[in-house]
Amino acid sequence: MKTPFQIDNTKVEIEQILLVCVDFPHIPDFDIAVAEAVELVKAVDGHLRQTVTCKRNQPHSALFVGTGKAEELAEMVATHKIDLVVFNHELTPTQERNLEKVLQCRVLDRVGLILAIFAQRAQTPEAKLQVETAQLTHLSARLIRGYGHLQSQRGGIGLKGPGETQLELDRRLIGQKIARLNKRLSEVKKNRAVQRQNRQRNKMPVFALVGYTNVGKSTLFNALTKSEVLVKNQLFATLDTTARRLWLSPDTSIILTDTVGFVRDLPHSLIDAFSATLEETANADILLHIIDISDKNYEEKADKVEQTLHEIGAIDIPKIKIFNKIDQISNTKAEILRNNNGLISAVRISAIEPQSIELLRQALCFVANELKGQTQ
Ligand SMILES: Nc1nc2c(ncn2[C@@H]2O[C@H](COP(=O)(O)OP(=O)(O)OP(=O)(O)O)[C@@H](O)[C@H]2O)c(=O)[nH]1
Ligand SMILES: [Mg+2]
Repeated sequence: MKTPFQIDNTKVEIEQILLVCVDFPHIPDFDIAVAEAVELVKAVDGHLRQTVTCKRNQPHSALFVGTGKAEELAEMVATHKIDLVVFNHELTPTQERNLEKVLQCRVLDRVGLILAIFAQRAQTPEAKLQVETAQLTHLSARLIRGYGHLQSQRGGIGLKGPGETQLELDRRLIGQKIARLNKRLSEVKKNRAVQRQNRQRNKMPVFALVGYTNVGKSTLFNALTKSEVLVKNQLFATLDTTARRLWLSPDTSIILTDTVGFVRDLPHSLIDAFSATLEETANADILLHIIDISDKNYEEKADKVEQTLHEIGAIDIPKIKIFNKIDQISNTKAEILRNNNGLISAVRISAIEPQSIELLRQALCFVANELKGQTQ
C-alpha cells in the first residue's frame, strides 16, 4: 500500500489534498484554527486542492462528520481526484477506517499529519529515531484499539480468523521495534545528560530559544552565534537541538540552544518521543520565549507555548520574552523592557536587523551576569 507522500524513483508524486475543518462550539476562534490547518497542510509536500468547513455540536461517532457531509466529501474526492483527506481533528481509529471506506481514499487526522511533517523533515539520526518511535506508537495504538473494536463487535466462539492473528503478529512486531528504538533513545538521553553535566561543571549557563514554530528562533540563533542552521518560512523547519557557545562579553559566555518549535495540540506521542530533545529545554537556566509580534494571533500562540512548557516540566524556569519581527510593524523600535524590580522581562527586536541583535546581546549579557551573581 502507498504510504503518505511516497516518492517513487522517477518522479515526485504530488498528492491532491482535501482539508476538512469542523466548527464545534468549544473552538474559540475557528478562523484561526482553519488558517493554521492550511499552513500545516502546506508544510507537507502535497497540493491543497480544497478546504471544507462545516458546523457540528459534537462528532458523529462513526464518521466524525454527519453521513450527509461524508457523502458530499466522497463526491468531491471523486470529482477532484483527491488522494488524501486530512481532518484537522483527532479521529478515533474506527472513524478513520470508516471514513476511508466511505471516501475511498486515505484519511489522516491532525496527529497523523503532524507526524507526516516531522517524518519528512527529520534529518539527523536522532530526529529520525524520535519520529519513527512516535509514528510506530501512533500506529500500534491504532492496531490495538482496532483489534479491541473487532473483538467486541464480533464476540462469540470460533471467530478468531487469520486476520486477527496477523493483527496480533503485527502488533507484537511493532512492540518489539518500539522497544528497540526506545533503548537507542535512552542511550541518546544518557549522552545528552553527560554533555549537560560537563557544561554544569564548567558553569556555563544554558539559554534555550523556545517558541511557536516559524517565529524566527533559528534566524536569531544564527544571528547571535554566526551559525548556519536551517531557516525556512515553513512550519517545523527545525527538529533537532543545536547548542553553541556564545560570548556575550570578553568574560561572559553562555550556551545557546535552538530547538523544535511548538504548535497547538502537539501530539502526545511526539512530545514523548521528542523528550530527548525537549529535555534540553527543560534543563535550561533561562528560556528565551520568541514571539512573532507581526502575527495577529501571537497572544494565543504564546499561550500554547506556555502550555507545552508546562507539559514538559519547564514552566518554572525564568523566562524572557523576545518580541521578534518588529520590522514588520510600524512605529516600533528595538527596546529592552524591565519589570518593576528593574529586571529585564522582555526585549523587542527584529532578528534581521544588526542593531537589534546588538541590543539583545547586551540584554543577554546583563541577564547572564545576574545569574552568575545569584549562583556565586
Ligand atoms: N521580517 C522578518 N522575518 C523574520 C524575522 N525573523 C525571522 N524571520 C523569517 O521567519 C521565517 C521563519 O524563521 P525561522 O528562523 O526558520 O523560524 P523558527 O522559529 O526557527 O521555525 P521552526 O524551526 O519551524 O520552528 C523565515 O522566513 C525567516 O526569514 C524578522 O525579525 N523579521
Ligand atoms: Mg527553526
